[in-house]
Amino acid sequence: GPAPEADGEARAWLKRHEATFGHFIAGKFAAPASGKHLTTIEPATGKTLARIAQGIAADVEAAVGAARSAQSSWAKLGGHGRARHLYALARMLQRHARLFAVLEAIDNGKPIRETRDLDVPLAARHFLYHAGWAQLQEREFVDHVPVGVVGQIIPWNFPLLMLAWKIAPALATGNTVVLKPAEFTSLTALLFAELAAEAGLPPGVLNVVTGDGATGALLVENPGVDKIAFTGSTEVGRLIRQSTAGSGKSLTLELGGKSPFIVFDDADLDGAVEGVVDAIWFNQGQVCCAGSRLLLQEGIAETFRKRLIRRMETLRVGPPLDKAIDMGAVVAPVQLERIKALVETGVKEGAEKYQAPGPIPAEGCFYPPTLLWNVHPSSTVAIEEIFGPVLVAMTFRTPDEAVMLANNTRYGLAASVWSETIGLALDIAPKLQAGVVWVNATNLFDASVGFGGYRESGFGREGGREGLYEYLKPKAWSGRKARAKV
Ligand code: TXE
Repeated sequence: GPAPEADGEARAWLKRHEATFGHFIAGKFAAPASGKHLTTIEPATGKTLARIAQGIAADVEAAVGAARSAQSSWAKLGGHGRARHLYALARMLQRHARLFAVLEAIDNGKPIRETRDLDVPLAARHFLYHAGWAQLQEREFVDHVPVGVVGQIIPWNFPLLMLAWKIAPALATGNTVVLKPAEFTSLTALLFAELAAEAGLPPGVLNVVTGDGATGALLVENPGVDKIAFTGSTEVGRLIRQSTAGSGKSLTLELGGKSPFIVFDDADLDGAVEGVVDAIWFNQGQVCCAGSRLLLQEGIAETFRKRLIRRMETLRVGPPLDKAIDMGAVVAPVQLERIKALVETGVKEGAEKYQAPGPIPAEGCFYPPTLLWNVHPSSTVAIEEIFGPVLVAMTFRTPDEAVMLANNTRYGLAASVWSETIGLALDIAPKLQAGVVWVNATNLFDASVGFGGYRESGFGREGGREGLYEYLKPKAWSGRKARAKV
């Protein structure tokens, strides 16, 4: 197969920083007020990768202060001025695409093919798209003002891409940002902040405070923050909603999912099998909108199972920098243990387990592509988000039953429907309780389409015109002409 991607540039960047990072505040690295660091590991090897700062209240205050000082001049810069910066950020990502792709693969464990072809280019595209909106701002959002200083907390499954989803719309509309990346995967955010400053982004417009959930909570509670945007677990989302209640902060939440992948008897089965591979084994299944519940119409269930298992036999699990692999490592030992425990529960509750037979590396956080067959709709694995490469399968008889099963969840992020009968797809799609429904497709995203959930998957949209309104406050105003002085 092809040679593994060379990691020299990423290792050199780490070495330049002695693999020890402060926060990024007001345009430069700042030593943590506590003097304390957290260790992050390389999931594919289990080895220590870097030390990131553990943010405490003083760090959060410094970052919020820097964002506050920068906000009015950033807003006054106007749409065209901000667009120039957003275009520069996109170009910066493109120029350093390889460094970002390799660093992300090392830090997160995901395949280089994905970071190279998806995470990095989609992040760049997000800045380009929002640069366009910034240029239209004075005309399109006349009666709106920026929210102000925004606290943004992101997860570890798409560290760089979630950074782009969060900061591009916030900056485009005249806000300044304090970003708290996930403790497992903070490196691409720190690299981004460093290179953004070099590319001329004014100090204080983007600040990065690292640390664990406690640091996130401090950001949520900081009175200088006007809005919180969060992507992560439903449990933490609930805590954040409670602690911001009555505070005057605005809030958007993008939370978990257990998205149905529905295959009807008349579907293109080979297409649907490929769809499943993308839906649940892309990014090791650590995708909020992963098609993690496979609902099969009875007539094709057995045929589909056989074809799916044959396809699983060809999936390769291996080191992230190997360009020939389909799946890398999951993000951390704690996630690996969580996945293992849930699969065991699934089997105890009656599911038949099938795992891809290919070899997996002995060291590191690797887990094989897994299918749980004959899962009862009331069993734990049919209800809980596994957030790993584990698909649970169930069958249904009628379209009504498919809709009932699909909606039998507390979540509502995405759904995927497979049928060659347009009338059937058009009948089913509107009945599914989900922020996005894909027909004969899965995991389709576009910067111009708002993404977000129903029910316990959260609220608010990211992307599109609607995503911009999440960072703007409507402002009605009127007045009389001043009386001429006599
Ligand atoms: O998420 P957390 P975890 C789901 C998925 C996964 C599970 C646990 O099922 O297995 O959550 O993952 C910060 N106040 N998703 O524990 O804790 C935290 O530091 C403020 C789905 O890693 O929600 C990180 O930056 N912030 C999901 C971010 O929240 C807090 C993506 C997300 O971490 C905080 C990730 C607090 N009290 C996990 N506690 C998706 N929807 O894509 C933690 N954080």
